[in-house]
Amino acid sequence: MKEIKHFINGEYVGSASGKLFDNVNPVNGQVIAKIHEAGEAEVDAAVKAARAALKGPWGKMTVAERTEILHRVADGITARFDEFLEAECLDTGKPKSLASHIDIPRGAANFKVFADLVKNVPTEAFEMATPDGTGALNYGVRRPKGVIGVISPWNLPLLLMTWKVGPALACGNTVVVKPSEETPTTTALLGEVMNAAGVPAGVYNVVHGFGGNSAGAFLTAHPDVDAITFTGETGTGETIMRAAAKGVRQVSLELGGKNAGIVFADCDMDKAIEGTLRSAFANCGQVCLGTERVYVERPIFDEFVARLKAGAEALKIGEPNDPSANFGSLVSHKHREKVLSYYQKAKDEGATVVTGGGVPDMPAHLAGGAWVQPTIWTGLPDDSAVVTEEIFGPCCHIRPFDTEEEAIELANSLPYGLASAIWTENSSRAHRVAGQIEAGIVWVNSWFLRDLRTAFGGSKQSGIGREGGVHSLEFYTELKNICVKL
Ligand code: NAD
Ligand code: 6OD
Repeated sequence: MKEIKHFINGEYVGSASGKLFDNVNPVNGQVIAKIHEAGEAEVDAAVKAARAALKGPWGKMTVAERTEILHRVADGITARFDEFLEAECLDTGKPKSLASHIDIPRGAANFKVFADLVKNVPTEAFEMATPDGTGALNYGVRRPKGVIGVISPWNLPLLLMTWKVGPALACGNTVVVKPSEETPTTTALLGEVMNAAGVPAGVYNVVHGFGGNSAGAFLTAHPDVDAITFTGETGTGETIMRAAAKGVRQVSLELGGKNAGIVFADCDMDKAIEGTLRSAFANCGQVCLGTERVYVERPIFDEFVARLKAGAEALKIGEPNDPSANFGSLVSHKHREKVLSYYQKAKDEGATVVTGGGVPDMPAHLAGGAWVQPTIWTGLPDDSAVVTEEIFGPCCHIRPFDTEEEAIELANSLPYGLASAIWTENSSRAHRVAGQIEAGIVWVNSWFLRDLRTAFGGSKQSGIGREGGVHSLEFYTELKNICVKL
């Protein structure tokens, strides 16, 4: 059986403890590999390798040399596109038709974009007067922050991990990555690409394992980690923030959401339906930016519900290699239990189940998979668990509204503030509403349209800090002012 090992100081190594856990293919429940679980010794070795690499050739390279290597990393991912695609889909159960357009190309792009950005990042300079008349010159220089602990989730494994590792390395840092225990394979495979691209040993390290009392907690508690960047659940973010407080380490947190879509009667209905279908059901609803609450202006409510139902029922459920499938399995049986518990809660709370609400019939060879139906509800009260808590599944609740003010109030009513999508053809209204939504990202007449130079992140309990463009560079560098008396 294939084993997935840690990648430390440029080499694949197993755990000294010999502890292994299962890597399960969620579409059929079969064990596809055994994963080594890191103990404190492996985490410490990875952090030590990362520290040493900062002082080695990586730390001495010019920006031009470093960024050329990162371009080679991106090219290396592209050259091994099919292997990355296969691995990502085996770990997650997502359709290849999706991962080949989003996950893998973004994995490569995340290195190129930040490599190019650091070559062009401006710094500040100020001339100042001094009492003796000679003056002084202040100028800023950016230095790498040091060893970065990267903790990533399972929903877009390569995309979200490289979204952190790309800028961290471009800025001259070294990293120790702890991928999700559910989806370790592409993070492990990237080690081979790093070596082939000429990334010095110790710059990119990977340790596998779980969160609490395992590799995740050991990494965040390690005193020689200078900063921690995390994407995952809000509750885990709180735990990681507490760990980072020891030693006053900086954190970047991209957390959960319960995002609202607002559909006005003056929308282009085709666009609103197509966009809401994607935002609720893409990646089997396992996208932090996904829309789980849909507010629709009353005059078009019935038509919208009927058309979204038809769209959801037209989704083709299937395994990753099925070219016609656009809806895969959930990532794991554990996650399916959580999603199905909300499907049950919706029924208990008196929802009208517009479509779905259960488990689809699958052919015998896929019967052991983590499948659920795309699901739409109406009729729930605003304070029900299904409407207020992040489910992270392929489901949404649709509720009518009567005024713009009411829609804004409903959208802002939860402690989350990650993303929102507004559907209207009235551009004044679009700007007016977008400005009042309490979220880090607002899309108008689109969803998940990404320009990697823009700020990405959540407000309220959806996160701390921004990633993307120069905002990533803010986190991954220390800005130092040098004041020279002339
Ligand atoms: P999770 O918080 O359970 O796990 C994320 C990572 O943290 C995993 O690698 C896990 O092993 C690790 N971890 C768990 N407990 C830890 C601990 N005590 N110490 C250190 N590490 C620990 O999240 P998940 O279930 O993998 O991902 C789904 C969640 O992620 C959803 O809430 C989703 O909204 C969120 N998410 C947010 C964004 C964003 O950009 N805001 C993007 C993707 C996913
Ligand atoms: O596109 C991105 O850069 C990004 N961070 C997407 C996050 C998706 C959440 O599931």
